[in-house]
Amino acid sequence: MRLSRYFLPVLRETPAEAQIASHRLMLRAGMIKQAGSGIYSWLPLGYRVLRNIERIVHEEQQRAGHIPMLMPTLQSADLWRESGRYDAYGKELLRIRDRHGRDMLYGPTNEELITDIFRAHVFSYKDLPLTLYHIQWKFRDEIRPRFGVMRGREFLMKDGYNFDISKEAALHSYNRHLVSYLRTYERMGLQAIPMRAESGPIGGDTTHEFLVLAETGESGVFYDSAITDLTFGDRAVDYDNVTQCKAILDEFTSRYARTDETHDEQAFLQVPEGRRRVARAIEVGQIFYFGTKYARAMGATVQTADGDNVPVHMGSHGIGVSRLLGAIIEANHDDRGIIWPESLTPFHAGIVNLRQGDDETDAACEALYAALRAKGLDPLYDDRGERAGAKFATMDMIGLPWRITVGPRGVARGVVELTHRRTGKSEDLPAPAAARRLADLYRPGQLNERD
Ligand code: P5A
Repeated sequence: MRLSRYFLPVLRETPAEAQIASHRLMLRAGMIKQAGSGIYSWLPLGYRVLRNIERIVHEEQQRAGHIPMLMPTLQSADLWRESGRYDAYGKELLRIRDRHGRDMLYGPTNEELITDIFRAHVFSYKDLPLTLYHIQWKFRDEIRPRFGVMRGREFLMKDGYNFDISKEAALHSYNRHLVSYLRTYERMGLQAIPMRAESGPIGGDTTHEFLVLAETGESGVFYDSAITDLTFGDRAVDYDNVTQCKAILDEFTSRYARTDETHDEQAFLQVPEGRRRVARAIEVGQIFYFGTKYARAMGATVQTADGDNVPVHMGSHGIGVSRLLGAIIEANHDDRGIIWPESLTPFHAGIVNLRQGDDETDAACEALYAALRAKGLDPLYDDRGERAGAKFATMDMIGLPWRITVGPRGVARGVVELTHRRTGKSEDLPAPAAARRLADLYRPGQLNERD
């Protein structure tokens, strides 16, 4: 992409309404624009990152055997009357009436809708286990939308729903989700710690939230610092293997880690004093097992091998896809701007032309731009007639992990400068070597899958 032809409306001034770094930077880098309270348009740069997050979520869901689909944003109120949540959900539920006077709602979550699909089509244990998921916009009329996409009213969620014949089978689905989430967040460069939480309006008593430590987080947390030494890494997981998923769950959940809602001071005092931590964190996901709550209310039953009809056991599992952008920026920025992890960056590298209009420098930039694209990379070429300082400031703010600077002096020596955003380290090397280095460094799955 050539910056002169792109739509990147960066702001010079720090917007007064933004209280935290991620909100400030998303506005300044031209990633989002507020459309209403807690409602945002995703401008091209923000949309690219959002799609990269979705791509990782899809890959990890499907690796775990979960099946993608798409449900609508608008739902019928009657389904929610069946489950009893139409009244119970309170003012966060946005109620809508259509021209025929029918009550509808903008879905804040989809347990009812998926149970309705299930009961219409699945009748036998032979069709279980089954996990369906989608990535779709939700609406919750939050009393205090704030921090940009972090607590929006309209927000993007991955929500998945498992159906199992027994509690035991459903708990394996729960563990499988927990494991797949660990891997998902780690691929985004985040440490998201599973913590014992409360289930709220979703229901059930088996639930974990995934929390990313951040001073600006809205959740208070208490944990044993030994947890932060755990990494998921590259381990091979067989998601059907009950024992393996349980062992990983135990490894990541056996230490003390709770949100303030479930905190137990006596139990916390059992943690060695030097490892006790009280901190703030951002909730980026939550998983639930709620048994037959919806199945009973809505009549979703399946026949067992013995011929009995039993309500199906269910759980649901959510990832805050749009909130993740905020969480990732909170965890990855400095005073100059965002620093994207390579797995999510909107462009693989930026090219800065130090002397736009100089024939040789322009030609070197064009050749480099073509070479990167030929390798499946997606560079952002700053070909505007701006000063070098302004170009560097923009590149630093939008946070591309790598910058290649091309100027007349380097061109005369046959080199370009490759700079790493996170460390600030620079190296001079011939343009083809820089292109090769970047192509080697990005994993094949991160290449050429963007626009
Ligand atoms: C699980 C999936 C549920 O709704 N039903 C379907 C269950 N869980 S949840 O915890 O309430 O939401 C899942 C994740 O969505 C994000 N989230 C939000 N993101 C931005 N703005 C909001 N107002 C908002 N509310 C919830 C969180 O990351 C949460 O973990």
